[in-house]
Amino acid sequence: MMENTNIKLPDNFETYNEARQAGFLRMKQLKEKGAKVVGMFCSFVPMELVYAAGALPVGLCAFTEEPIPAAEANLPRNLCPLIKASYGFALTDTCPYFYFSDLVVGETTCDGKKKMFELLDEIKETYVMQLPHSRDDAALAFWKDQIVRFKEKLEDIFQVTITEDDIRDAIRRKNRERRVMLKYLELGKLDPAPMSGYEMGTRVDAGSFSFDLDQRCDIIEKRTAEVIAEWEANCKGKPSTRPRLLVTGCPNAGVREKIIRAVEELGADVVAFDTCNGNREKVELVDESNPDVYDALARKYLNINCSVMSPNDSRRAYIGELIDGYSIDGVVEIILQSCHTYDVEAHFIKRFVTQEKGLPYLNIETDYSQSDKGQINTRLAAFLETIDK
Ligand code: BJ8
Repeated sequence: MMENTNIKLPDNFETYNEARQAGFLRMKQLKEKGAKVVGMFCSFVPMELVYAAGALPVGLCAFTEEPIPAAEANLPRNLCPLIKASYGFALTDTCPYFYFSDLVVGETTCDGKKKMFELLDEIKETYVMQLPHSRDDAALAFWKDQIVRFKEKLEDIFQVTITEDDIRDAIRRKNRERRVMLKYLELGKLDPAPMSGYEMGTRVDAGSFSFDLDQRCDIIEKRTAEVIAEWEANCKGKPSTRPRLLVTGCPNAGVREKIIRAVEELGADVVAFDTCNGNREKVELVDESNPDVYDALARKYLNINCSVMSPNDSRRAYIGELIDGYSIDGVVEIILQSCHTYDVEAHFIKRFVTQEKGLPYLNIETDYSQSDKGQINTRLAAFLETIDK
């Protein structure tokens, strides 16, 4: 029988939107002190180079529906909500991080995004990294060259020289952040789950609004220690009967309330994320022993298990590791409407989860509106009924 007690949010918990808004003021103050800012949208952009240039990377607003109607004046309606929101925020001048960015960096991941960047460039200079979509030697050489060119672009725009030692130092700092975040995400392996997946994902996303990389690590390390101490004192040795879920697919920040929070309120625990705000970008470090820093960066970033890569078998292998390592009972895949790469790849994910791992799988296609909230709730409740726990 399913337990219904939801894990409480801590008193000082900030929602993603609260953290995003609190970051506006910090960003303004940093700009007044002369900070250089690079706005970005995607995990493939090597932040290490931005830090090495003495600039601050910031994730641009892309996760609410408000600016979408304005974006639809110039973009087709049947486009991914993340792309429409990214453009809409810029068009309506409602993303302060976009406003404060000295440079915006895009990447040729999916077709919709790469074409949207051409429109974005009319509002603010948008430098686009040409991402290859395979992982062979030719792709690696091409991507390494793109990384060097991005470094040169940063040197040019900020009038600085980026040395290999600067990059090495940034690699070490960013690797520390990956380790800290991964340790925090791995708390989901504990049974019972020590915190909600809603809190876990929100904190990872919200962390990007603290801007100071070391401070961000300190905050997450402190929270990790607190969670472990609470779990050992109150929960250890009392396994839960709540189904343990893995969430995979598209970025979920824009649908976190209506899917992740909702499924946890229905009696499950989201304990693992195969997403860009979960383990996906953090699981592989940049090789600090590689004497060629550009090669090290190229190899790490090309291995990110995003569905824009073809083939992308390594994503299935990693989902398998997550299922085993986090004792998963069911998988929920989130597809943002019109995201063709994740939508097509979902065929393989479903087959892998149901046939090779023998687990229930639910595919939810949605956008940022609230119109399907009731229907999603009904489907989540029915899905939980299929889990044998
Ligand atoms: S590394 S997941 S952040 S591309 S915008 S592909 S949802 S149709 S965001 Fe992503 Fe980088 Fe990959 Fe991660 Fe689909 Fe929408 Fe395209 Fe999207």
